[in-house]
Amino acid sequence: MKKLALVIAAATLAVAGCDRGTDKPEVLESEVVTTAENASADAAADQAPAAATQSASTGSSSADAKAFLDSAQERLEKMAEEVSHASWVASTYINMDSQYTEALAVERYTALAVELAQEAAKFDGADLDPETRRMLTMLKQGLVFPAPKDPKLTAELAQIGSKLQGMYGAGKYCPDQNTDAKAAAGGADAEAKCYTLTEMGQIMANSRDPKQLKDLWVGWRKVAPPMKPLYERQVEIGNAGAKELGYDNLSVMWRSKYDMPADAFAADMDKQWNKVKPLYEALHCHVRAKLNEHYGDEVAPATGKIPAHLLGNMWAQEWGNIYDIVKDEDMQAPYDLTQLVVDSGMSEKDMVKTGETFFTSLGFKPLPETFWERSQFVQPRDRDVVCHASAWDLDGKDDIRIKMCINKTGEDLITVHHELGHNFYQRIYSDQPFLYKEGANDGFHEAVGDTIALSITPKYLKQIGLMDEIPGEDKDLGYLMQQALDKIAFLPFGLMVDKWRWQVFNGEVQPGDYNKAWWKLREEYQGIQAPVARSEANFDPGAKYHIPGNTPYARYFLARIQQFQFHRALCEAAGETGPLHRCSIFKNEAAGKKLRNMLAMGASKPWPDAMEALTGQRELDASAIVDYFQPLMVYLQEQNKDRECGW
Ligand code: X8Z
Ligand code: ZN
Repeated sequence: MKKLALVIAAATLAVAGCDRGTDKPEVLESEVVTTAENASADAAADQAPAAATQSASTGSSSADAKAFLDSAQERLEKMAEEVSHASWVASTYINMDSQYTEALAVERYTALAVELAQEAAKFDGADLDPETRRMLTMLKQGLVFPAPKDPKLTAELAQIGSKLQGMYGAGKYCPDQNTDAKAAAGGADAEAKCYTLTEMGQIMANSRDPKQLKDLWVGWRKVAPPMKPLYERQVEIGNAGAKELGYDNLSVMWRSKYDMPADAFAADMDKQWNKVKPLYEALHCHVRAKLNEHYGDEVAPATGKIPAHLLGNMWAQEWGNIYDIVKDEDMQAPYDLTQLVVDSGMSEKDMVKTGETFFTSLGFKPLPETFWERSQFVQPRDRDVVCHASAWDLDGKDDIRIKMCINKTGEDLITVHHELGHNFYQRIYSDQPFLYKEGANDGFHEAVGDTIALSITPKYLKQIGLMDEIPGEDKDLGYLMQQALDKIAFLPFGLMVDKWRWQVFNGEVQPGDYNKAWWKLREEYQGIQAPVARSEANFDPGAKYHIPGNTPYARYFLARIQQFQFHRALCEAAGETGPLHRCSIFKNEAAGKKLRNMLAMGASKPWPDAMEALTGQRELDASAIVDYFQPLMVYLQEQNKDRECGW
């Protein structure tokens, strides 16, 4: 059990991200040691725990520290399991009672984790072996949202977390509360209709009616203003908790979990971003021009920022759904994954089976029977659930599950692989001690399933019978465009979400400026803008799952960079010599072994060690993603040559 699944908001534990469930509550994620080059040292010592500085001179011995760690892990593991079950119920049956139960469990877990983190700090000055030191550091950094030691605040934080998660999960948009919107969303039929987020996501993906798109864009965001006071309070309590643990604030704490000092981590993110930015700018320029051709100047101006409702996604974070608008007449994609899924007649469960088969082809153990009995694949009709996809590890052993509201689309087939990546990671590191039952860093956790999904190439689709022939190279550009609309378009979003949160946590942005600061980053990094005027009466960050869900977001940016490094290394291990976008590692023993060995390390070593085990490199390296898209970059530069790019 480690990590529970919870992402529980606030309190936090939860496991790894959307890998709720298991992995430890987010609570623990690690920190640790050293710098990316070499582990050791108290790395982040300059910015991390200054607090609780008891001292070595208390005479604490290495044996004491080890005994303390054994007992701490046992206690946390047990309680994490309780939280996981409470949290599963709260996410799959949203109601007052499940939130009450979850909050209580989270409150207890948080109190224990804070107590243990503070005890761990007593060993700060002790002379310990690197392994013991690493575990203590991870123990101190386990919680995502630590509470201060005050029991009242611990309870309040836990309640806020459950409430926010429930508000997001149960959120709907009912156009009939607003006549204009009702008409836009479908006239008389819309009268009694309320839209779930899943339904709105489908419309955002497929509708080309700008009025309807704008209406849903605005409508969904009505879920968020009531969250704002709760969020403010959550930040206040979480910051107090982080301070008690020796961090200046939550921003420093969140950035201290990457085996390097907090500021070095932020600088590395910027460095990688600068390497991929030319690709993003070229894509932005081309997409803007195509939207302008399709919608005209009124709706989609040829210059400046792109209106955020036109990009095929509620948050404009991935743009693959508007491939039809972006492609040239003669550009053909080798396949339409949604069409293949629909034509194959597969059920939602079959989609998951397809994903499982990929992993087992690489030598992973099949999923346990309980996975199939306990997972949620389809949105229930009779109750509110948190539909945002997540993968859970409830007991740190075999009770792994996914929770999704699957649509039969290519997008969701990819998400199934993403979630299964979490589950297979959780399962393969389940023999590690509790504190190491995590990803090498949280980006690794997010990258596993995506790495596998990069192998969903025509060659693979033919192998599993979804396609008859592997299309010729003339279709490669269309394939790369489809991929870029998801993978490249996402990068600035992946970066800005936590840039916003870091500013909120460190006080640079005050509650009176939350929304303004959000849009400043959206505009600067993504080059998009809100389709209607926004103000502080809005709380647009709250309309994105990971804000009320308190799931750190930098991990997704990391994962986008890492997955291409992983894919490159695995294709090489598989002996593939062609272009990376044509490579699939399906059924490849050598690639499977390499991947499994790295994943089995869990968080037992600093992440550069895990990176090296798989790729031979010890650093994040955006050259893999840049190389993958090189042919597309050449095309985009040609297309953009007479255009004025930028915003
Ligand atoms: O939240 C997720 C996963 C679960 S960890 C579905 N993702 C981010 C998002 O949806 O915003 C995957 C991509 C980014
Ligand atoms: Zn994930």
